Amino acid sequence: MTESARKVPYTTDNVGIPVESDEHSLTVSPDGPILLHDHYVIEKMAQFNRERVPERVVHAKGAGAYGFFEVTQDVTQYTKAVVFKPGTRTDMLARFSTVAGESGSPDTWRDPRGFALKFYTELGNYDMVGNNTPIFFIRDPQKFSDFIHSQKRHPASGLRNNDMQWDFWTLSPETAHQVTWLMGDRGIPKSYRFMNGYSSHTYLWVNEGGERFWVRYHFKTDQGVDFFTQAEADELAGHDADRHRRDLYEAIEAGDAPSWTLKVQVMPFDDAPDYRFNPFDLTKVWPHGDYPLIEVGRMTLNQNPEDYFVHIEQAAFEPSNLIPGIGPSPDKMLLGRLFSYPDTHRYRIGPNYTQLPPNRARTEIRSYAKDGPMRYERSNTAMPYAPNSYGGPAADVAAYGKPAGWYSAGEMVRQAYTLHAEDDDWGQAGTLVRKVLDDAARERLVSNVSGHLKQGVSRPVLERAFTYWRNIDQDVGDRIAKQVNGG
Ligand code: HDE
Repeated sequence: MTESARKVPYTTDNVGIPVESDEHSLTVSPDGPILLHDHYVIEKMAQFNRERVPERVVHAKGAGAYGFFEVTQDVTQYTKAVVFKPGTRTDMLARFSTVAGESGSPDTWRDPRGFALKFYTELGNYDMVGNNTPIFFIRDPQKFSDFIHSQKRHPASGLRNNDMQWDFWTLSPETAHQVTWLMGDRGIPKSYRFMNGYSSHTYLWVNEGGERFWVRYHFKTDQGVDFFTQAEADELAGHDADRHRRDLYEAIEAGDAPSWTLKVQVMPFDDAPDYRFNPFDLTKVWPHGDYPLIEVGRMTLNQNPEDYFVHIEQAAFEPSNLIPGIGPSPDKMLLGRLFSYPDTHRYRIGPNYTQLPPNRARTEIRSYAKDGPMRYERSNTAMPYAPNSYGGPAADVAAYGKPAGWYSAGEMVRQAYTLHAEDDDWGQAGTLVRKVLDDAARERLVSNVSGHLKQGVSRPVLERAFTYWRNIDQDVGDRIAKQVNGG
């Protein structure tokens, strides 16, 4: 049959050679041994054995899509970042995720959700790797692996274990605000489309004149915030484990592109030392009364990946991808993360992960990095060393240099923030319970926590959990204790 008469194109092996059969191995006779020189069968089996890369150690289960970010308001008085220049439209990639579950785990388990964004700007990739919560459980990267171990599986049983979770939380009072948030309605979003995203951390913005500001990002969902109750989520986990991945994919396929409006809180650089609590502490929110939201622009996700593995599983987000006009703050967690993400990508995907489709910049790369496994793009440098006298490239700090940092001096110490009047652990969690939640939401919080505590939490940890909740709010703590003790 000629190629034009065939309905489908012919199969090739991995280097384009037409294969002889899709279904039958080469054997001596129909019931004879398989021949080793059936290269294509060997290639198929060997390739299959290598199909997986390690799943992300956290945020393993997710979904993602491409889209664009459009600037709607002028914030050039605060930052010179090209992505936020009026009139700019920047292509982007977003990935949303649960945190503790494995790559096949149900989407509706109670957990914070990742909110990772990559903007392909003309000055390289800018990544904003946030969560759907404006805060986090801990404030020192030293504790991150311990925290995650307590949320993952028990070493002996291989089971998720509420005792470990509450043991860690109650011994780490800085978790109170995030745990209160997690146990409330926002701990199970209706889908990725119905949740906000936050930088959580404070970042530094620098304008064209070199003036510095501290900022926090809020991506407000234009679909509205919505959630599932514990009962609804439990039911869905059983029969539609991929609910949130499906929801995002199907909405975009149907042309119903979800969008989020970016707003920022801006703090003048010199407010930080005397603010009532440490503004770099990501267990705390900045009250909007102190720093109101300022609109910046809108992100829209309108294109599904054509191959999930290539574009989403291999997507590599890194908080260290900061373009001129945006810098880190002294938040210790953020500083820890600047190391951690590129490190995990080199291990998980390979040292040349930045050349893969979701991660490659849309600008010309002129880096002196060289060689390594799977490298397929040249470096675009005249010579493989800097400085060189054959045409560079050469760093242009004056035009494109990273923003200025901040001053720091003093003895070397290992301690939490203590300098500000309201650097406590319970205050904002209590405000959330008393001032933000209404009666019905408070009741759901009490029921969610009690339900969780009733599943395998041992007595000494349980007593500490009651104290923990009474520290947040006496009444809520009493109600939780009563429900758990069956009173
Ligand atoms: Fe992450 N985190 N994280 N994290 N994180 C990862 O990177 C880490 C933290 C967040 O869709 C890992 O590529 C440390 C806060 C998202 O691909 C890893 C610390 C926030 C994603 C890692 C934190 C996040 C990750 C695992 C404490 C919200 C998924 C695989 C200092 C502001 C990104 C990977 C995606 C993923 C480390 C804390 C958000 C291991 C050390 C706080 C959204 O590198």
